Amino acid sequence: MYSSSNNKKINFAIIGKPNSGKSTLFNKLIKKDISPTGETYGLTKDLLLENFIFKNTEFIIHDTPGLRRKNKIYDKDEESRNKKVIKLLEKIDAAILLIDSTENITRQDFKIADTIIRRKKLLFFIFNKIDILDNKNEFKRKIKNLLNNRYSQSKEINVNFISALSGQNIRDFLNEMIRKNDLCSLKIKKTQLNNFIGKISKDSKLPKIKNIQIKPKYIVQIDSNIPKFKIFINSKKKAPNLFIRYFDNEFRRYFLLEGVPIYMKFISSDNPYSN
Ligand SMILES: Nc1nc2c(ncn2[C@@H]2O[C@H](COP(=O)(O)OP(=O)(O)OP(=O)(O)O)[C@@H](O)[C@H]2O)c(=O)[nH]1
Ligand SMILES: [Mg+2]
Repeated sequence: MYSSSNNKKINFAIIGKPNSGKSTLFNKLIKKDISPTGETYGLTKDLLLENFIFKNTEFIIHDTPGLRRKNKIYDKDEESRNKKVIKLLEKIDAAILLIDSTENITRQDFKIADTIIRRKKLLFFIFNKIDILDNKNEFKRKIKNLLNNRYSQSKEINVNFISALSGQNIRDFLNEMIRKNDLCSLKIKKTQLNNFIGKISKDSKLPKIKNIQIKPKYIVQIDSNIPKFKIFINSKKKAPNLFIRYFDNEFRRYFLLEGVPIYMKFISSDNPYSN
């Protein structure tokens, strides 16, 4: 269905709260003990950069200092470290938000995630330290429910469970990263896009405005480094969020684009009755 150029380089950062295991994962992936690890909070003080190759793909990896809530930051150094991490988000293709599975996922984690989503980067929620969980399956179920609620089906994000210490699930996760990164450069054929529009215009579950069915009339893909589309709708009004949400989810399901950043611009028409 797709033709995509082969992207053989992935630049990504591991970010998250102190002690979640970022440096442990960094060392594991590069197979060297470069970044200091340990129980002490805030061990990593600066950005670190390394490379490794996996399945013919060159990965550029950044270890970062742990991020804490603003009201827990007492010194200027930590504040400037945080700024560096946020700035790094502009340069990367993908971000791993690393979470300690033995701790609760916090508002701070969600705030970081939202920043990454806004910047249209591939986002992986990675739950670490699963080696010390008692009931892994129940934990996974709980997390998936939580994220489905928060992200309305979790279509923009990817979720994995690993142990940075033992290496459990790390290869699977790297494979998924390659697959999702490839999808970022896909070009969808016009006929495929038209087929989708044909199908969804007949979908009675498409949200309405004041009982009037909004319909997408046509869609075009714009040349871009991540999938980008313009969708023209049969309404003078701005596309409502409910409609955008539904369209986005259906689009991702149809083209198997779950967990991939997508730009969608909905364009209202001046004359909704013309075709
Ligand atoms: N059981 C278990 N412990 C882990 C795992 N990953 C990391 N740890 C431990 O968690 C502690 C913190 O790990 P670090 O890698 O230093 O954490 P960090 O996120 O880099 O921390 P900061 O640099 O302070 O932000 C260390 O004692 C690690 O051994 C894991 O998968 N399982
Ligand atoms: Mg560290």
